[in-house]
Amino acid sequence: MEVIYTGLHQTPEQIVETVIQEDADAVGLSILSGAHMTLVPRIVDLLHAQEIDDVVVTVGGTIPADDIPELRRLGVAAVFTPGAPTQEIIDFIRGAVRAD
Ligand code: B12
Repeated sequence: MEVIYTGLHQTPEQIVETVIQEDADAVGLSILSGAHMTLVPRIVDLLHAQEIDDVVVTVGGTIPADDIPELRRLGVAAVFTPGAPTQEIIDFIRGAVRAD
């Protein structure tokens, strides 16, 4: 995998711009602040506004279990919470991103 790390404190607009510029297959959002129910819907909306429907969106970090169904409903492919094994994350991304 080629991983493009955009650094800390990116706005939803900056993240979506990077997805477009880099023609990304997947986007991984790490959020420990508790702002996931504000920021993730915004990112998903911006992706849809750009007619980007084939990017696999994953979210990780301090995400309460109660919020996971709503994130999945919004189109997040998977949510990884503290303790998630790295191999599980790798296997998920490999399986979810179509091989071209
Ligand atoms: C280290 C740490 C910090 C460091 C961060 C250093 C750094 N630059 O990374 C410092 C000291 C700066 C910090 C600051 C703060 N922190 Co802090 N911090 C932590 C701590 C102890 C560990 C986080 C960590 O790195 N874990 C190790 C990594 C490997 O685990 P992880 O992040 O959970 O990631 C795993 C999964 O979640 C998942 N994952 C995570 N991201 C992603 C992304 C993708 C794409 C995928 C696929 C998977 C994935 O995979 C990982 C492997 O399993 C946690 C407590 C905890 N035990 O989680 C609190 C914690 C995150 N902090 C917290 C808080 C409140 C803060 C502050 C707001 C405190 C303050 N009042 O200033 C600030 C916020 C700073 C900011 N601007 O965001 C709270 C958040 C509470 C909440 N969300 O409800 C926590 C949960 C502590 C607590 N129990 O209260 N913190």
